[in-house]
Amino acid sequence: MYSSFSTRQKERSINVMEIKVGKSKLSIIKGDITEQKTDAIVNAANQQLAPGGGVAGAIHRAAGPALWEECKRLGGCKTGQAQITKGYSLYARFVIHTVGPVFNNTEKNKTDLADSYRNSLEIAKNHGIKSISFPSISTGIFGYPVGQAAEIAISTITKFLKQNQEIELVQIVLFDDSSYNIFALEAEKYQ
Ligand code: AR6
Repeated sequence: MYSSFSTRQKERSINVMEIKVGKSKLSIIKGDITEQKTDAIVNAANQQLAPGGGVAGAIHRAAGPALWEECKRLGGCKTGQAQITKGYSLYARFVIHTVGPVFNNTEKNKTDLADSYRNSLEIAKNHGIKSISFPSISTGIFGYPVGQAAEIAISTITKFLKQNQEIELVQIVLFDDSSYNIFALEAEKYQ
């Protein structure tokens, strides 16, 4: 018989953790954002919406050059805001581009990061998107500590899903074991 602790360990070892939020599901998974088959994937973008490193570089490479052509016409994106494009060669039909904050340990960092998640979900809802995958916004090149970012990401997503039933599945896709474990532990608080 498994104790609840070893059950949770077991869930983490297969790198998927799910929680129900109202009628919707929030999944924490380990993987590559570019390979997700949700209706939309979210890009951790820069203000120019240009192909950069990290998630942005990977998404632009996988989507092909037409994505950058469309992004150029959007006129950029402010921190905490979001813009939507087509997904081109990706499995996902849409890319939602959001610019997270560069970490400098201010209160504004927290509201900006929450805004990135909320505004991405708002755009998704307005486009009839039923499933969406997020990377861990701001915790790479922008330097946000993963534990603090996980708290904000999961509290913002669960609050949104409680108030909006339209989106059926939200995934947070973590690239490395350490980020996955931190997000999974944070999500356990909501079980
Ligand atoms: N799938 C999932 N997660 C990934 C992937 C991937 N393919 N690649 C990296 N990550 P970052 P930021 C993880 O730096 O901090 C860009 O140059 C990564 O390990 O992509 O918001 C933009 O143009 C980290 O945990 O985003 C901006 O200038 C997390 O995704 C700037 O970086 C976010 O890392 C944005 O920086």
